[in-house]
Amino acid sequence: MANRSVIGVVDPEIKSELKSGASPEVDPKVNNNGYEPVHSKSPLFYDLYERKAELKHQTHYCPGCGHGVAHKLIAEALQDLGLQDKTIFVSPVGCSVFAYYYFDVGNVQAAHGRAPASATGIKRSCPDKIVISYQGDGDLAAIGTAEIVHAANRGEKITVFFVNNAIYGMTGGQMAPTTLVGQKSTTSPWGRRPANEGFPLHMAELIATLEAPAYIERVALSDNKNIMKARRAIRKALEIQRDGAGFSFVEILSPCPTIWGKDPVEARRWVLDKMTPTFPLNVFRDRRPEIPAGNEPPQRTVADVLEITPKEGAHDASKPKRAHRFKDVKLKIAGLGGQGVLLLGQLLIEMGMREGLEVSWLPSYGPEMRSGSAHCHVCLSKERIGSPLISHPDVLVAMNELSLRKFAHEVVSGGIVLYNGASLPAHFYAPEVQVVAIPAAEIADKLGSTKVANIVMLGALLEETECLAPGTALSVLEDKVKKLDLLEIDRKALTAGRLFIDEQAHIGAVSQPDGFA
Ligand SMILES: Cc1ncc(C[n+]2csc(CCOP(=O)(O)OP(=O)(O)O)c2C)c(N)n1
Ligand code: SF4
Repeated sequence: MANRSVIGVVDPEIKSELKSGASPEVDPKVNNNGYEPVHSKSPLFYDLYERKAELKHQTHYCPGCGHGVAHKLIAEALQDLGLQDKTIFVSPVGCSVFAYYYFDVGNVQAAHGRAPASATGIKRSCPDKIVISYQGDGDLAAIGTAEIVHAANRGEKITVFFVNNAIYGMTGGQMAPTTLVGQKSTTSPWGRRPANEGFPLHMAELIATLEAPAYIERVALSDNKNIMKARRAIRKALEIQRDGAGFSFVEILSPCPTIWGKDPVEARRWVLDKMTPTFPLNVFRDRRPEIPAGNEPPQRTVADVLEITPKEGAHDASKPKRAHRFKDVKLKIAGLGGQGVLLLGQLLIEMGMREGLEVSWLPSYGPEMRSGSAHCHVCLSKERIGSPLISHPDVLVAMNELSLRKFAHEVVSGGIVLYNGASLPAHFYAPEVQVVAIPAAEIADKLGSTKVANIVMLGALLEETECLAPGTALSVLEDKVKKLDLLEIDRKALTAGRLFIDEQAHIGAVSQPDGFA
């Protein structure tokens, strides 16, 4: 629980008055001990740091750890620049992850090494926010090497604080890409040898080879003078982001006394004596990048960008002819490779685009493309889509029993499951949803091609949900299916699926002896 540090003594007169019990005109800045705190815990930190009872008198960080000092400097800069309410901190994996227990700002936890990618998404969707990626050396320079290089190369307008302590701290001292030559770690017990483990990675220098970054500096938390330089660098990096000038990166050489097996004072000295010769302190970049203007991402509909012109008679994307009754419809289509599962999703999004909707399609399949299990997520929406990932679909199209059993429980209560089968399998219960069994494979066989079972399901889906118009489906099929004989079967399959729903399907919630739920 970071205590308020108290520096600076009040006027002796006030002090003696306090001692004598007189009630002087007490300056509100003076505390009960008679001291005027001139340097105290930043209001940017939470008042209370939540910890387990037995640990409540200490922070997550070991005594002498550089993370605490780095936190303090960042908090101070954010506060002085008035950025607290605009800041979003992205903490990935490592001791850096604990940042969200301390900073009273927006906090997002990213997967190991992926903070620059998460920060990119956040900054691009909220350009007026201050987005900070706070990463250790294992995180940034090992598992996350690709993310940081590409974020820097794209000149994302984020700030990266890279806490380099030359080791994996959280996991007990494995070698990091920044471990020094000769430095022992649990995975380099004889000391790092360039012949075996390669040389330390110099991330600041590496990033300085790129054109886009605006500011790159390496600092050290080794002694007061260098800590003051670190303070300035941190502030400058944040100012650069505040001013929209570009990507800023501060590498902070930082003590990890616990894993290095040193006391806090020795550890600080080690930063100066041992780390700085390998990682020289320097400003590697301080200029606005020259990025050609006018390349802003287009704010147009997907159909517009892909130049999909509606066919005669189909719905015009710019002037939707039918008013969709939904805000969005989320579908999951699942089955085996070869059943046209992914294709069915693609047909739906093409139809959605032609009807002027926002769409997304996210395929997922195993290593075997043919005969392995496959599914796709489809979203049709009147508004821009936040994520293509669908955890709880409104509609599941299950092309086989495995998919039915695997995904039916994900469907929202009151949602619809369309199952490719003459009847529901034994012991299948889905009381919260409407389940319809459609013998799509049999219908397709009778029409002359098992392949069109997915189109039978499409017909059933359109009839059951009315999410898109059958006319749009026809126009998409006419464009996509080049073989005329197959197109004819597809037409019939679409109609057969619709007719089945109209004339034969029974809908319920629990499987019955007649096979329908
Ligand atoms: C995908 C994944 N791989 C590995 C780990 C194990 N892991 C946790 S922290 C860490 C390294 C942290 O080191 P560093 O980034 O240097 O941060 P420090 O703890 O030193 O601040 C690793 C490998 C994990 N949590 N997730
Ligand atoms: S293990 Fe190292 S990096 Fe982690 S909190 Fe302790 S001193 Fe800090």
